[in-house]
Amino acid sequence: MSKTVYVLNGPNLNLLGEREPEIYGSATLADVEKLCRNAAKQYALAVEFRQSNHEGEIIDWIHEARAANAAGLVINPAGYTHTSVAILDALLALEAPVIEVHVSNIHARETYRRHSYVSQAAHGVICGFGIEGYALAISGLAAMIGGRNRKKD
Ligand code: CA2
Repeated sequence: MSKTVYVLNGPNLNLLGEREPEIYGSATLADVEKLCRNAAKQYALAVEFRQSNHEGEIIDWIHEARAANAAGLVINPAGYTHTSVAILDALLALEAPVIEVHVSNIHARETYRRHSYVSQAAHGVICGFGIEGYALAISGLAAMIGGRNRKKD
């Protein structure tokens, strides 16, 4: 197994920090990437960090993670969470653990956000912790794949 974790971000997350700060906070996607790299470093994991506004591209990246034998995959599918059986199917074909992350608490929002197709393929789901949820996802993933031997600083 490789030591790489894929962190995939769905549509409109490139706008993080630019609009709706009351829901999503003021951090940008570049801040999220930094946070993920720092978290992964603690467990000697490498990160492939991506964002796309296109469902097919996200699916291709899930296939790429499978072919690369990735150690795990963290995904914030954004709006596709609530619509995409195709992303669910791609994730179900992945052997590595999948963690679903949402910046906001999707259960405290509109009814249509309360159902996630992706959760059916997820080993863990984190929501409502702001961007810190990504770091929590990487720590949880590291524990799942036996990364208990956390690197000393
Ligand atoms: O809370 C999350 O992380 C979401 O996945 C974000 C999605 C939303 O559709 C999900 O229900 C929950 C929205 C991503 C769009 O992000 C923006 C951020 C700032 C400004 C505009 C959009």
